Amino acid sequence: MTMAAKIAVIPGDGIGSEVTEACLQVLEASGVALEFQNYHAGDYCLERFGRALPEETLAGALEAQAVLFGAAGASAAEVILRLRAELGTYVNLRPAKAFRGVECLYPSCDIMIVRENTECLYAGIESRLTADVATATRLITRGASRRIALSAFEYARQNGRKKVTAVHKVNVLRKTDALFLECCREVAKDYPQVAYEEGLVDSVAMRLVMDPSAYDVIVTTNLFGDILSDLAAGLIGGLGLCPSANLGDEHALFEPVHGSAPDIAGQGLANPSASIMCGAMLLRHLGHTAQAEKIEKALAAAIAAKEATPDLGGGLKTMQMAQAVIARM
Ligand code: GGG
Repeated sequence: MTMAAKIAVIPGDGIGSEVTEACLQVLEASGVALEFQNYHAGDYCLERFGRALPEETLAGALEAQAVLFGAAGASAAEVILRLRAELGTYVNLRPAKAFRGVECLYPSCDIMIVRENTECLYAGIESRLTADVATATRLITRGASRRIALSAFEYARQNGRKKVTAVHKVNVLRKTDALFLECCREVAKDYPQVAYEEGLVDSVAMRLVMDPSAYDVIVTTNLFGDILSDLAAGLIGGLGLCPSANLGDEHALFEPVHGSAPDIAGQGLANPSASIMCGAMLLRHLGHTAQAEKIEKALAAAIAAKEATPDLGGGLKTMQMAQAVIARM
């Protein structure tokens, strides 16, 4: 008998609980043996217990074989950034791939953003020096930069991608991005079969909007990766379609790129696609490739048939969309 893989489920804030429930129903229908354990985290925990990320949640995440996360609210730094740090998930894979049947700017867009997940301005080195002055330190290290460059080139090699673009702002961030680029260039030499180029973040942002086909795999530092992945979501029809995988050497956490969307929370309006795709990524991570593909194909077919939430041109509620996906599996 195969042992069920332990999955820590952290729905988080706002629409997190709805999209996560949709994903769990799809995962259960996949037939893969999984044992779900629910944990609290988020703004509501901070209000009720004085802690956005309870110790029990952190311990559960560390013990699980994978974590399924829903959405972070105002306490994102205490919840998702801390989880990423504690789990050592240094890579954040953020695909932006258009779906057939979704009205969007670029129906053939297919980009993978490989975001460094541990440092940059998200390292939490901030100070309020006086009432009128605050600072934040942009931390860039050789170790983390080499590691993320390696992850990007390995992703490209393993997935038949042709090009890696390192995105930076070295003309202004002369020390930190010089180090980041030095590492990318060194790693690129070991992957002669993958083309390598560099782009300033501002010009890449403009070009992404005008012609995303110019990009294949993007590797970048934490803040630029966060911003560009929301921009890329805009190219393919919105944040509801973008999952992400936070990967480290020992742990993995899957979360939609979107936030908690408090304005639509609790109404069954949230698009569960990103969370369902997170479920597929989680299955692939655990080695269940066929079941992952089955979910992805069923989701794509449901979206194409407009068996989907209103933001995708359908008339279904969140859980009804999950059922439509299950029916097609
Ligand atoms: N822009 C979507 C959103 O609000 N995501 C939640 C968030 O800010 N997460 C922090 C992060 O990804 O670093």
